[in-house]
Amino acid sequence: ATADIGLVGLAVMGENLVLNLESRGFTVAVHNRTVARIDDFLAGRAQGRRILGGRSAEEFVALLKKPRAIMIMVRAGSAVDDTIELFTPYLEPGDILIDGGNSHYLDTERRASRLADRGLLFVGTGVSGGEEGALNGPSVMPGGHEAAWPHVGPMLQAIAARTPDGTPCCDWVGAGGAGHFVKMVHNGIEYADMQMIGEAYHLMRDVLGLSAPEMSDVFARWNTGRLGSYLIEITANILAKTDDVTGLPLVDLILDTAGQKGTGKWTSEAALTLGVPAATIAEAVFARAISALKDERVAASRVLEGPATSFEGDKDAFLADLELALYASKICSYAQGFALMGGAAREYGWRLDFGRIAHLWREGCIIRAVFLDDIHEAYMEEPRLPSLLLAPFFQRATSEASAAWRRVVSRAVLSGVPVPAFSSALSYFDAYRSAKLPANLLQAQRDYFGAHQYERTDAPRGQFFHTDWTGEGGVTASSTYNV
Ligand code: NBP
Repeated sequence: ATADIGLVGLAVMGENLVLNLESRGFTVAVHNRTVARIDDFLAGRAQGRRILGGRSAEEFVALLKKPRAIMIMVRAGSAVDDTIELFTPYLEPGDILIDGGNSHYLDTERRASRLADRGLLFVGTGVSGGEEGALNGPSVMPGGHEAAWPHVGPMLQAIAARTPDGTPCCDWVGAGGAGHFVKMVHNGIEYADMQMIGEAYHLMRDVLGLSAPEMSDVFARWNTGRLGSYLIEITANILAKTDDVTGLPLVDLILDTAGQKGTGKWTSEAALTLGVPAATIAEAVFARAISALKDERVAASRVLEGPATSFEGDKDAFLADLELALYASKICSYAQGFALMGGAAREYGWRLDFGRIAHLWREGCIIRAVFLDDIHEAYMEEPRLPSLLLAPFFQRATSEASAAWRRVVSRAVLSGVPVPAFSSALSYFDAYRSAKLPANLLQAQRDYFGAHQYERTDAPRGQFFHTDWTGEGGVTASSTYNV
């Protein structure tokens, strides 16, 4: 046995991770369900490298040094269970299985505990950065059985991206499904980031009437400042690209219906399940869903009227406002994502280090951004921040952006341009900074129709009251549990 690690699943991510591992000095054994893919890989990109093919499960396992470490890069879902079942008969206690796909964190929890019964160490790791990241340095978010970390940590850290100060964007996240949870939240934040960039683009296009090349220049300028990030950079590039055939901006020829693979939905479901407000992330998922209703929208556009407005203000001033609105909205979606990880840590008993997580995302992944350094610093200063919004740096940032943010959302509303992420972020901010919300009325309504009881401002918390609102109700109250 000569291979340091094995990898199963030679699709785009798997192949690139193998090449990355090999380039860092590791010998890698590979396997794929469709065996022809192994031969193609060995004869192609893997040629002349320390990459060995195992055509059967038994042959593959025999190539691995002990303790064996097998990384699984197959489609999330039952394919992961099939792959685990295929290899476990050949493994021994202490061997390590690493699922590097986008698995649901609850599946990872289940697999980790089932494999622990057989003495196998299971690691569920998020791997972000797409094809290019996998090859040159992804962000890696491993969690599961910590006993696996001393063995797999050096390999995963060797292939990971690095922050500007040289720290690998890979560190142990926590037990069970913690790694996959953090990766899921990364993707939820990515949905929100992309939606917000889309809203800024929509406003520039339909309110200011800018052309694609003009917008490309704006995004390129923004990329040099506080919004500096991979997604802003590629947006500038995308808007500059022309179609080979028509010579028109390619973006104008792309149908406005967004696809999704489910990780944004999972993030929103987790937020609902854990009771953590993450509406901006959920709005980004719903925005993709409404974009998919193309035919309905086209029909509706002919009958549902919007406002007739034209922009007569100062375009540069509006663009300056827009940059701040995007920045402040982004702060809110990250605050929601980090709060969601906090909720999960409490629920599942994970000890998550948020400052470290911000740095795991600093490079190598789709949401990489200079702004993550500020989040990192905020949590290093105060690891127990209840919300990112309360960090002094972000208090100042939202305060400086507040007026511009409100002008942009107002302008969008008056112009009939949908800004679900900007406006939900602003509502989140306003709700979070409100000492008094209207939920007193809501509790009264619940007590009125369902005897759900309420707490009083002039009585200790936890003491519940019921009122016979109509004079016709009884004194029996419902129980006060919350779900
Ligand atoms: P895919 O998600 O397209 O999966 C293809 C691989 O899964 C092939 O190797 C295929 O084998 C294997 N497979 C399938 Br499908 N069903 C199987 C089964 N029942 N048993 C064994 N193998 C099975 O590949 P990918 O795009 O490289 O992504 C791999 C993982 O990484 C996914 O979980 C994905 O969500 C995640 N991810 C992807 C990206 C990205 O940018 N693409 C980024 C980050 C994470 P075959 O060749 O025999 O069909």
